[in-house]
This record gives sequence, structure tokens and C-alpha cells, in this order.
Amino acid sequence: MSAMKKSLTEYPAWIALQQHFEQIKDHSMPQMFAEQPHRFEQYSLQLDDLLLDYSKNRVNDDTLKLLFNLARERGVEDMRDRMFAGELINNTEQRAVLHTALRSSSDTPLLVEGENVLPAVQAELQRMGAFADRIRSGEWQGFSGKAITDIVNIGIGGSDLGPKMVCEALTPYIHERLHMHFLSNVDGAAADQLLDSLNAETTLFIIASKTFTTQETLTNAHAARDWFLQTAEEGQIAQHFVAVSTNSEAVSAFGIDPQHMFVFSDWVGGRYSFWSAIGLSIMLAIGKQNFSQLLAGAQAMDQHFCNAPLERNMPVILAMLGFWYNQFFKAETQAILPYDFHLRYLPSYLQQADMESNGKSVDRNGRPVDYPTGPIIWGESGINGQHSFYQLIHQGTRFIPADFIASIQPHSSRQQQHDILMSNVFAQSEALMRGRSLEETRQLLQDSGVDSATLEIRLPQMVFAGNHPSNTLLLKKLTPFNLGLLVALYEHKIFTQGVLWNLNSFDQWGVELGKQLAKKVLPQLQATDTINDHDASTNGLINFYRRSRDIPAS
Ligand code: G6Q
Repeated sequence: MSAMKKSLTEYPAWIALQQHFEQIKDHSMPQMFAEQPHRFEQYSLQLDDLLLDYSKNRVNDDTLKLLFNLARERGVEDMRDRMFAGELINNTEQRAVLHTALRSSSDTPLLVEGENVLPAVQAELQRMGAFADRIRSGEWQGFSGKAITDIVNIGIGGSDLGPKMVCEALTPYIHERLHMHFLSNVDGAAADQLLDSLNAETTLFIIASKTFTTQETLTNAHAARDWFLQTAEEGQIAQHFVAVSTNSEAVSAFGIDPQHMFVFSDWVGGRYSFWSAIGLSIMLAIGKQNFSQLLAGAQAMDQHFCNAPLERNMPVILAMLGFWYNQFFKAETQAILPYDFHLRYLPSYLQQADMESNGKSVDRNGRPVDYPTGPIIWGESGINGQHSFYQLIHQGTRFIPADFIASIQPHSSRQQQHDILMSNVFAQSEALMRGRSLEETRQLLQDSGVDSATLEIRLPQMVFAGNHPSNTLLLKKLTPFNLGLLVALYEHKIFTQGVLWNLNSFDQWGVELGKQLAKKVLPQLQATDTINDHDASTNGLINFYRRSRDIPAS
């Protein structure tokens, strides 16, 4: 990997952008719309059933040109091609980054360190499909001869958030006999609540862990096994426990037959892994045809990302707009606002995808960066958010770019309710962009007939500055294919931003330290001697916890 010599802020395109920012930073979007009546046609893009409208952004043709210049200068296309070719671009772990290979239908060999990885990908997909057929048809039976009705995915982080988000998003496609559950939190309350609701005879547990060493997952897996053995016998575990991992020794040690283990490679990062065997719960839920549609949608986005010129490239456009606000407007966050009930876990999924990938302050060459990197990703179901946190987006002091995501055709037959939902999508992005001027507000108040004293009190409170940027993403319908398109879009957006910031987006050293310290603290919670080898706060908390643990709460 050749080291980038100059810092981002020394690049000619970055310097040009900085100068351009000074000229354009106060331009108003309503004015831009007035001057460019065809902004929607100019600044929107469709790929299959996904429309991206990016016209409500504080950019003009010059801005976009400079942003794409920067993408070229930073080598986005070169790095993209290296990723797809299987080069070891995850330089700190010396790994390829090939979640894209999981959805490839190409016959051309894809070599990682001399070995074609595609046959193994296809073979595992087939194993998963055959297993899914048996579960879904009822041929696979629990220990008392009944079909499986409940599937519990036990995993955390990348081995949880993707399967959970996708199973929720594709609820209308789930086999009618199957109920999907996700156990990730090591808090015993989560295990109790779930296990109490299940019947051991008809429950299948999937222990999903790339490393099979993750404390939370193994603790919950043992809790599930203990619970199962209250009703069943050791020899019946095989019918009720399967594993997804890269660590066959640890899987065997847990007591799961390697024949019931599904595998993937170390070049699949946890947060990019639901396309692999980590997506087994998804495959069981929606079946192999729908799972291949999910992959096909992602592949369509992969091809678009690889082939479309940067100027018409959806992930690159989203990345550059986010970059523009992050670097120059000093936006610290990015809101993800789905207006589709079944996309309600998308914000937390993207939180991990983005913040674990680009939440770094040292570049891929080990040098501290002198520019802001990954934004804080947050969000919620948009329609509910309107009645809580949107106040701050509209009238607070923060600058918050937002992505509105909605589906044109609902799965529900309640068309009127869907139109209400969609009217809010369009109204919110319009309100954020337009705002409401002092004059308009004064007129509104006068028309409402309030007395002049009330008018003067309310007037400044009811003005909306507007000029808040947003993207709107419309899916024709939330189908497996379209969900694949959407997730791959964000993956490549994150990748592109990582290249701009010269980060390795595919490691996550930041999650290590707390894990290590917890390993030290756990035995101390069970010891009796006074703890004094931490700082005063940590010592105090541990000792207080131990003293208070056995005293009944009032
Ligand atoms: C994702 C991270 C992390 C990981 C979990 C679970 O990119 O690596 O979220 O997925 O820590 O790890 P295991 O799958 O190894 O249990």
C-alpha cells in the first residue's frame, strides 16, 4: 500500500473546496431552487428501484465538480478497484475486504493470496440453502418430532445487528411458521425474557460468532444450552444448536457438531457479514430465493459503484455530500430517518457500519489526522422522531444533515395511512430546506388573530431558519432486492469516505481496550479483598458494588 504523502488538507482540490466554501457557505437553498428550477432532475439519480434525490443540499455544480476532483485526487477509484480485486487493503490485519465477493455471480476467479475464493462462497450458500429448506419444510424436527417454530440468533455486534435489521426489514417475507429472535445483550434479563417465552421442543439456536470467543455470545449460548437441557438431553443438542463461525475448534468444544457449523472467511468483516453465513437466520426466515435476491440487489449496487462515473455514482455522491458538511460546515452528526416501519433498526445498523469503520483519528499509515473523520450516526423512525427530536434539527443550534428513507409501495394495504406517512417525508425535507421567514411568520400570526403582545412574544420563536440539507431515498418497495441495494449503497458510501480520510475502515481496535479491562475486573467482582489497583473512581465503584450487592434494595 503506497503511503499518501500529503495530508488531506494539503490537496489542491481540498484547498479549492475550502475557498469555494467561503463563497457559498451562506447561499440559501430556496434561492438555489429559484435559480435552478430543474434541480430535481439535475441532482437526482435512479438505480433500479431506488431513487436518490440530493437536490436539497447546499451545493451547486461547482461544489460537486470540486468534490469529485477531490475523490479522484484521493484515489477513490483505485482503492475501490483494489478492494474488489481482493488486495489486502485491511493493512493492519493484512486481510482482503471482500464482502462484495459474497454477492458476486461472476465466473471469473477472484484470487486472494493465490486462491479463488468464489467456489467456497457458492458451496456455503448451497449448504445454507439446503439447511433452510429442511427447516422451512418441517423436515428438520426437534427432539420430540415437531417442526421448528422459533429461531434464536445468539450473537453480538456484526453477528447480530445485520441479521436483526434484515429480518425485521423483510418481515413480510418470513415463513409463516417461523418466529425470529435475537439475543445479544449479556444482561441476564434479556436471556430470561426470551427463554421464558420459548418451547425447547421447537426452538433452534444459531450461535453466530466469527471468533467464537466473544464473551457475551458464549455466555448467552451457555445459558441457552443450560435452559435447553432442563427439558432435553445432551444427545438432542444437535437438533437444536447450530453455529456460524470461522473457528471450528471452539465450535466443537462448545458441543456443536462441525456438520452443523456454517463457515465464512476472515476477509468478511463483522459489520459487513450478513451476506455470509452470518446471515443464516435471514436465509431460514426468508428462504434461499429471497436471500439470493438480497445478494442480487447488493451486487447491482456493487456494479454501479464500480462502473458509474463518479459524477453519477450514488455511493460516491452520498459520500461527498457527507464529507462536504463534515469537513467544511463542521457537521458532527448525520441523521438516518427511515419512514418505513420495518426499517426501524436501520439507524442502529448503520451506526455500527459507519462509526466502527470511520471512527478513527489515526490514518492507515499510523499518522494522527488533522481533520474530522467519521460522523456520529444516529436516527430513529422518522415519523416518531418528528414528535420528539426534530425540534432540535429544525430550530436548534446544530447543523444536522439528514437522510430520509421511505418506500413508495407499502406492504400494508392501508394506503391512506401510507399517504399520510409519505406526506410527512416530503413535508419535513421541504420544511428543513425552506424554513419560514420572519415575514411569513408574522403574516401567519396576524392571520391567526392573536393579539399584538402575543404576536411579538411568539414571532422569534416561530421562525425557521431553514437551509438544512437532506437527501431523500425512495425505494419502490421494501423487497429483498431493494434492501440489498440500500445497504450496499451505505457500505460503499462509508468506504468512499474512509478513502478520503485515508483510514483503514476495516479494523476496529477501538473496541479492544474496554474488553481487556473487563476481563481484569470480572474476577475482582467475585474476590473478597479490597480492590485498589485501579484509579480511585474505578476502585470506589467496584468496592461499592461489592458491598451493596447483597443488601436488599429499598
Ligand atoms: C464488527 C466487529 C464486532 C463483531 C462482534 C462480534 O465489525 O468486529 O461488532 O462483529 O464483536 O464478534 P464475533 O462474531 O467474533 O462474536
